[in-house]
Amino acid sequence: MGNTQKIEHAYEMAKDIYAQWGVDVDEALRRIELISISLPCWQGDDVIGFEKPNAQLTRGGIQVTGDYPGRARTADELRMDLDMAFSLIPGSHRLNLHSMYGEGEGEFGNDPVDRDILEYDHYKGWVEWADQKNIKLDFNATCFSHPMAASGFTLSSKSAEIRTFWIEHVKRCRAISFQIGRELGSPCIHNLWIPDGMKDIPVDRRTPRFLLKESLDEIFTVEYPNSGMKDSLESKLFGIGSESYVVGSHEFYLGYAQSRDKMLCLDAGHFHPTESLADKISAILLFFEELLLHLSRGIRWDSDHPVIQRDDLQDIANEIIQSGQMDRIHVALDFFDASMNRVGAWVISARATLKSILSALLQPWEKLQAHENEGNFFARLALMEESKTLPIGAVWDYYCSKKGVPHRDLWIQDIMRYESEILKKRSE
Ligand code: RNT
Ligand code: ZN
Repeated sequence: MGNTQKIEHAYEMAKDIYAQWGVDVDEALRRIELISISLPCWQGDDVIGFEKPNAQLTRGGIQVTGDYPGRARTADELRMDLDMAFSLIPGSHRLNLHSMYGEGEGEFGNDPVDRDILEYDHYKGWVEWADQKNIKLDFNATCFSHPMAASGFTLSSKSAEIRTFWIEHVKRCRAISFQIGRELGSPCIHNLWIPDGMKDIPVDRRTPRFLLKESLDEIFTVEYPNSGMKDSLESKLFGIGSESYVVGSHEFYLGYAQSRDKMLCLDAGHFHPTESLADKISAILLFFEELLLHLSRGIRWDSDHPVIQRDDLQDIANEIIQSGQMDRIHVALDFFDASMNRVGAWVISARATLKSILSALLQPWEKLQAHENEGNFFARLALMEESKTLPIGAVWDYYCSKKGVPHRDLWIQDIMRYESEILKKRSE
């Protein structure tokens, strides 16, 4: 038997086993194709961007560790790395850009364009590339790594000058998002995360939150049709340098977004480790139209390790599928790891997310639901456990080969080749 035949044979056997559980595998494959994941551009260059030579990630509660060779130093290098990553991920997906990844004739580079005068043209190169590759784009204002963020406060600063600067920045980023979304024919999600907070115990917790609310209201005086862009707001529990107080906490944004009809962004690394993000989804979707997820992997103090198949991710995937609310949930990834091949980290994470979603699509939900309805919690748990050894691998391999991407571990060698031919040469 040839390789393709083996894959097809295993798939047919798997289909048979799933059918006995009442699961339609072909239908699962039809649905997995509709899942579009937004990849974080910032994984390719350690969250640095192209604003000026020797830019650094500073002042903002997030940190990248590692110095693995091959970091993308220009937009062209980053796009090349993304092309490589996307070629190893089945399906059509999105790219999440930060404003600091703009380009433009001599404007970014030696004579940097500051963030309060950014324009759509600085992102034209990205839009052209995305259009060509059939990739959709999402966008983020960058409210960190900037002298105006040095105090630890941006939109919630007590300084009117600082607030005005960041309000203008975010307004421009929303306008840019709108134009990107219109150009590519898919609403561009503009997500706002700000680092504002304090390392040690604050006296006044109220004023910065009040100021953030005012700044946001000012930003959102400009409205855009949903067909071009959608706004989302991302909370956090704590960060480096904001251990005692984060202005944009979960409660802050839950209240703000709900009352202003904005989308909420839940980052899987931004909650207490024993809190379940999966459990929040059904509650939030009763009161919000849509929801954005930043899938990530928290480990101790770090909320941003590359994503792997783990119970927390599987629980989220199960919730997205079982609830039938897939259309209202946007899936983005958020991590940055400079200690390993950066392109490989994108692929690991996107494939892990897709495998988790596929696994959710292959769960025997009807049988599980029946056991729950009968109050037979033993049978429910037993079936959940047994479903973990169903032949999902055969279905995944088939899906990959159907989509023309390497199945199983075959893509690892492609990454290694790319590393020796391209990435290693960058540091020479
Ligand atoms: C930070 C947030 C935010 C960032 C990106 C770079 O804790 O998760 O989403 O990771 O904007
Ligand atoms: Zn995030």
